[in-house]
Amino acid sequence: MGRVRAYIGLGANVGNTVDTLTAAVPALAALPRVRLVAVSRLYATVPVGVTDQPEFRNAAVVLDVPGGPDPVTGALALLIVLKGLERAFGRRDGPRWGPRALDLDLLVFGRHAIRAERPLEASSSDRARSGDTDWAGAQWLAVPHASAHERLFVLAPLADLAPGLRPPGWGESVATARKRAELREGPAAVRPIAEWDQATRAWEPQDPAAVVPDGSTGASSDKRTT
Ligand code: A4P
Ligand code: MG
Repeated sequence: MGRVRAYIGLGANVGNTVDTLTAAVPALAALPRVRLVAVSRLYATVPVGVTDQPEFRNAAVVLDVPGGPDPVTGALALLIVLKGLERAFGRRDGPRWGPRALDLDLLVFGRHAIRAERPLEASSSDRARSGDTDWAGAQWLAVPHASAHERLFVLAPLADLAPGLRPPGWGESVATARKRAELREGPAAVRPIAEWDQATRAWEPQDPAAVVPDGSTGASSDKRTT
C-alpha cells in the first residue's frame, strides 16, 4: 500500500516527563522503516477525565510509516509497536485515563477510518481494567483516535503539525477543532512551554513573551526534521 502519514499523540505525567517524551521521539524515529517528519511544541496540560492527578506534558509527532498490505494491518502493526514502546518506557498497570509514564496514541493513519478488533499484543498492560464495562471500546483500534477530536491536549500539538488536516469523520480541520476546544477548555488548560529543536533533538524552553494570545508563536519556526 506504500507509505502513510501517521500522527502520534504523546503524553506523560509520571516520572521525569520531559526526559521521557524527549527520549520517545528518537525511539519512534528509530523504528524500522519509519521516518520522523516533524515534532510539535511541548505543552503543559491540565488533566482531563481523571482530574485528580499530576499535570501532563503532551506533544505530537508526524511519522512516515509503511502502509502495510492494507490499512487495518498497517495501523495494527503500528499500534503494537507503540504499545511495546509504552512498556519499554516504564508504563505499568493503572486505571483508564489515570497517571502514566508514557501514552502513545495513534491519532490519525493517513486518510483511513479504521475500527479493528484488538490483538493481544496491542493491548496495554492495564489488565486491571478488564472488568470495567465502559472499557468495551478498548477491544478495538479506532482511528482517528476516538477522543482526539474533543481534547485540546491532543488538538493543540496536532494543529502545530497539520492545521489544515481534515481527519476522516471530523467534518472540519484540526485548526477549527482546536479553536472550538480552546473555547470550551480555556487557554490555560493547554500551554505551550517549549519548541522542538532538531539540532539538540530536544524541546527548548519557549520565551513566554513570544507567545501570542491564540497560543501560537509570533516567529515562524520549522519543526521539520528533514
Ligand atoms: N486503542 C483504540 N484505538 C487506539 C488508538 N487510536 N491509539 C485501544 C491507541 N490505542 C488505541 O488505550 C486503551 C486501549 O485503547 C489500548 O489498549 C488500545 O487497544 P491506552 O492508551 O492503554 O489507555 P488510555 O490512554 O487510558 O485510554 P485512551 O482511551 O487512549 O485515553 P486517552 O485519550 O489517551 O486519555 N489529560 C491530559 N491533560 N493529557 C493526557 O495525555 N491522557 C488521558 C488518557 C487522560 N487525560 C489526559 C491525558
Ligand atoms: Mg491512550
